[in-house]
Amino acid sequence: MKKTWWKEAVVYQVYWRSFYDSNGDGIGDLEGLLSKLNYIKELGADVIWLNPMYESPDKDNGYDISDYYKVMEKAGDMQTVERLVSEVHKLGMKIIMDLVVNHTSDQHPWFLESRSSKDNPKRDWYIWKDAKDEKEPNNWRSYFTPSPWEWDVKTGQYYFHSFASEQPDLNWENLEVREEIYRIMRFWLDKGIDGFRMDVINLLAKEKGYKDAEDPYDLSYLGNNPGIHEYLQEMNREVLRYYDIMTVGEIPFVTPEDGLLYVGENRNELHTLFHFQVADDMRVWDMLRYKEIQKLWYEGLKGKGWNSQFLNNHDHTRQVTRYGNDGKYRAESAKLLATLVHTLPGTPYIFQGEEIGMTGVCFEDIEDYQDIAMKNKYREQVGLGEAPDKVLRDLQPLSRDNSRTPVQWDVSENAGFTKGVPWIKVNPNYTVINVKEELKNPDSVLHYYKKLIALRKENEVMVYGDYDDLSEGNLELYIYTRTLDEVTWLIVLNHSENINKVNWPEKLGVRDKELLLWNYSSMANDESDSKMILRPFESRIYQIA
Ligand code: ISL
Ligand code: CA
Repeated sequence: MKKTWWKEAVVYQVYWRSFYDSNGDGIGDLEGLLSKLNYIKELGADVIWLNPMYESPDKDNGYDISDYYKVMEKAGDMQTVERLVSEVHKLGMKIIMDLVVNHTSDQHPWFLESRSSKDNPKRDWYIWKDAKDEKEPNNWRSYFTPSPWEWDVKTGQYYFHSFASEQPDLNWENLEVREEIYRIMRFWLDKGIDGFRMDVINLLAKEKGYKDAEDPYDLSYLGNNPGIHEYLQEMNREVLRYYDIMTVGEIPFVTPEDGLLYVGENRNELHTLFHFQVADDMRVWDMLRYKEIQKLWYEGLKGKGWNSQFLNNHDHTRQVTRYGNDGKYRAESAKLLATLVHTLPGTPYIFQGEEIGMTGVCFEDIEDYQDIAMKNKYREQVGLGEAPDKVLRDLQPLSRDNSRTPVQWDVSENAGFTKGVPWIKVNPNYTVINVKEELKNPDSVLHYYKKLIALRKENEVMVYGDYDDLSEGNLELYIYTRTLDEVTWLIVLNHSENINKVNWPEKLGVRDKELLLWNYSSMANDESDSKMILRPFESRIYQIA
């Protein structure tokens, strides 16, 4: 497999509004990020992925853009972005930005024009349809609302939105739209950024018949429609191929087979992708399903395309809460999950705060939640007559705000995130879980991440090694090898609260072994050369010779 920097990289996601507030308005900002760049550098990350910071009414935290050429005031200004790019580069890191081009804000001048009259030249920049029998054109749902169709009184038609009604979808069939998007992309790439994380990029092409869905709740009709690969190949031809960049597509509803069509090295589309098989299929940890997903993607992409590894981001509940144990074994399980993400095939992503084992939140009051997806859903369910308390309880575990609370820097007020009133409440456990504390403690989750990331820098086997699962069918243990030329690594994980005794894998024979990284500090008494005694959430990386 061809070697490239973005395969070897570790990406650190900065959700800037919750990262660090430099001016006391309660909202994180780019100046705040600038002041913490050394922290990210010292962690060992190579690439920063910055969530959208373009001009926006901010209904969906920046994913509703009203001017692609401007910077949101809350985040900073154009000079700050330029300084950020240059400082990141000075530190030997790279920075990729969010590209949100499936939809714009309903306040974008293009949309304001489009909705102004049926014969406006921009009418066709969005998707407009007549009513069908005085109702919505079909029975679909959107991600955030009961219907993706919003009635426009003035012009008497519906417009289409895959997300909130404030986020109308662009009409990618229109060549002018595509050309304008390519101009925007060049504008940012020419500022020196190192690539894009492309928001729901497989949604650009629509199912043109807009036929009723059998199951409106299975939103997969929104993505992977005919024409999508032509758009991405055109985007590559027009823009991407002229730059040494990294492109990662956010691509829901794909199996490895479909995924390869986006990231196959012979396809001239994207470099890598976020698929959502883990996040969508596993509400909680499911060992067998997880292993199956890893195997299918490894075999499906092997030698042909590149995967990404992540267990959380700004849309998904923090991994230690959702997939680990955020109580008694918080530190152990945070380290175990980190080991997984960084030793499985694909580029690993860290979502800010994950590196100190931050946990999800559980606010008592719906008013403390800020997320439009959750608020809309709450309103819908309560409107249907469900008990507000129950609705809140049902929505809490997967609320996107679980991962959006401010980064916990120290024990001072508001976790040291802001001198003002934070835009979203700080997780009260900051008095225990915070960066300052983690830096002091040599056994902390943070120090474990540093070691794990450093290993990747020195060992290509972690990046390019073949993968072999030695633990298929086991519900608690995940044991696999990565092998590159003469080097074999064995990764041993006990994803459970039980003690598991396991024989040294027969397949590997008796060999010299070196324990490279470990989340415990001494062996159990009955551990021997031929038998491993694995304690709750124990995780080991061996090099064997
Ligand atoms: O689980 C998912 C996919 O099956 C979703 O989280 C999906 O990734 C998501 O809803 C799409 O997210 C992206 O686009 C949204 C924005 O609200 C999210 O923050 C962004 O990550 C609309 O732009
Ligand atoms: Ca601020």
